[in-house]
Amino acid sequence: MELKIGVIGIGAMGRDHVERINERVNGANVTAISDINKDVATAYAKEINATFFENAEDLIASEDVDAVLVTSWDPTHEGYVLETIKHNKHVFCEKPLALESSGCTNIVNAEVEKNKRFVQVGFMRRYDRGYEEIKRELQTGSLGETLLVHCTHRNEYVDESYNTPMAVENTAVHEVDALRWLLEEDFVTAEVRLPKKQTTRTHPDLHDPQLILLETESGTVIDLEVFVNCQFGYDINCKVVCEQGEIGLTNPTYYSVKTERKDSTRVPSDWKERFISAYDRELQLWIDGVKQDHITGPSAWDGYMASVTTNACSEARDSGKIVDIKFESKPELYK
Ligand code: ISE
Repeated sequence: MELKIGVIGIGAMGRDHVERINERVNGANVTAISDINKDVATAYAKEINATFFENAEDLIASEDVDAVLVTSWDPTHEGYVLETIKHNKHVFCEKPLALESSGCTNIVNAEVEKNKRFVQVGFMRRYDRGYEEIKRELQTGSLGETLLVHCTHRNEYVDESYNTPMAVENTAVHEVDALRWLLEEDFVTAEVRLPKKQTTRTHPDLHDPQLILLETESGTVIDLEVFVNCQFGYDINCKVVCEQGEIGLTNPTYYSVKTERKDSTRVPSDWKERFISAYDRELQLWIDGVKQDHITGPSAWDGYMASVTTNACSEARDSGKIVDIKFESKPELYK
């Protein structure tokens, strides 16, 4: 039986997932969509043969929707996720689960009350072959203790609606989750350094680039450069320095071009291109899990941990201080 999915928010990421569900992964169809942009959404619903709901709450409640995918504006995530849990339906929510950690706590509490996991958060990097293989290699212990991690998260450019806090909440949040999963440790401190000079490509509300420093429980130190107007493409790097060696991501490319005494490989244009296989696997496994009423991907607790950490980074940036990161204790449901 095909799972009937309702999608809330059909911006670029929402449409990318609709296409993925209808055309690339198995076992599900998008039957309903909702978006604040009524005209565009009505036309799109017609195109994909889905029902348009003006009110997202009606979509969530509809009998024609078995599970919900939330790809709407970040501040609306918490409300839609809570509403879906109320209806005992599974919900896949793009990151961040909520902007503030208190919003994530509300979601965690709603699941704990029902003693069941309904939520999966869109931390797709856990499904990327490169990260998966690094994790497997680190687990063997053959490289010895992990000491340092160097990361870059670069976007080609961002528009004027993207501001300084988003560099942490919307962008660095991917590394925050991926590294916690990779190293199997939580973070204890956060610091953010802003270089004296910014790129001239930025605007008054965005400090770009930023350097985030995190320390884990065991003392591994991470430096993460977030540079969202780097101009040359979407560039994700992660190098883990261990006592007996170094392990890092390579850019997944399938060809190189040699011409005019240059040998070049393509830099992806954005995350949809760079992580396409990870997104496909992520949604396929989510759909399979929902069908079995047992999901195993990034949980509401992971969303909470990411949010506490990004909130600490924002505090560190604004205060110029090293901030301690403090968490609630993990509920039994997520152990
Ligand atoms: C975007 O929402 C993403 O998820 C991308 O992975 C990230 O690189 C970008 O900065 C975000 O805005």
